[in-house]
Amino acid sequence: MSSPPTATCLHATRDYSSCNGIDTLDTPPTYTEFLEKYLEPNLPVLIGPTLTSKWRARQQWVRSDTGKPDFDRLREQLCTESVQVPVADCQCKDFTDQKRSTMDLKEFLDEWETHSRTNSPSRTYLKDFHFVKTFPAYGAYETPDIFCDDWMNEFWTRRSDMDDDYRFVYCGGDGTFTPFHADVYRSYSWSANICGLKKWTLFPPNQEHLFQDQLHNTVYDIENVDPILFPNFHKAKRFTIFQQPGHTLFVPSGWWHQVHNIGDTISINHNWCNGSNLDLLLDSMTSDLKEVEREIDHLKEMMDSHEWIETCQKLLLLNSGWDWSTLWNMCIIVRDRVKKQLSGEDVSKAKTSVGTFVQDGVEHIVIGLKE
Ligand SMILES: O=C(O)CCC(=O)C(=O)O
Ligand SMILES: [Fe+2]
Repeated sequence: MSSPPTATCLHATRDYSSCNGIDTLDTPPTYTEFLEKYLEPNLPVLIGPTLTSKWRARQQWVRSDTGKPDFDRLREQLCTESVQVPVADCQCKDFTDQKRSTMDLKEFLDEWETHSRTNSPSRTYLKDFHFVKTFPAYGAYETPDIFCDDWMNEFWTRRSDMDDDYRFVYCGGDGTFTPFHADVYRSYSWSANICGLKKWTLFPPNQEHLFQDQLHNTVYDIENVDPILFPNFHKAKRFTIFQQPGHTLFVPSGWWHQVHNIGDTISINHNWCNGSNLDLLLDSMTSDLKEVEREIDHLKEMMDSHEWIETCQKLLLLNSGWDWSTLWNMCIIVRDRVKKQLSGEDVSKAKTSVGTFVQDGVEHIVIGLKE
């Protein structure tokens, strides 16, 4: 595929007040439609099953007679060797998340199948499983073209200092859920449902004051909100959708959400970013950095300016997983790739396309660094 056009505006104004529902499309939009109607305005969209119908995951992970996961085939194809997978205990809160641990994939599938057979709710949710990294040759799915301008996975899969990415599989029985959150670094996500039903409740940005108490703790479970701590939560604008098998949801940047699985559910999702939400990532990192600076303000006098910046960046990396150099290096990788793609092309075209935009993005970060 030739590379898709990228957004050209760093500071798109986004207005959510006129958003009264989530668009659903029977057939996938063209890239230009997706860019103009959803990516740049930062609005969600649910896309019908043609986008995923040819995927191996849709064809082989689900039994055609019951619509349920094909546990035997999953074990046969994925458990030839022992694989450790990350799981969350949905009944155990651990700070702002669920208690996490790892378990053997076969053990997880056996346990899940028992719950499924006996129609008993599950509490163990396999989540954030780096499927492509674990099974690089398997080919469970292909990233849809509209989600291919993905700087995060481009950068992370090319990094030699770190073995990580943002390409996940989620598997959970009836009753498993993901608590209320906005995605890491305010990245986008897309989530394709393979089987089961997923109930999503989405909250547009700019109403965080309604979700937070005076100590800046955020609501954990929107179905159990303490009215004393969060007296205004009910005022928050929200949209609920039920995602059917085969359907794909685009979750925009900074939209808070909670997800409940109804029946046995498998989904594939990626976190990602590009020129359309780089400014939101930058804002998110800037506010994380300010928080770090506030927390260690009492140490500032003891350090010279270089030491202060280094310490804050180290803590930012520890707390958020990113620091300025992460963001910078990601932009450089993308800029170099775009330069290569454009070399030999018409210079006037280069000036109005992503090359200039990425350059702007990098300069924007340099300004951020200087401030
Ligand atoms: O499917 C889930 O449980 C959570 C997915 C999610 O939060 C996302 O895709 O952003
Ligand atoms: Fe999410």
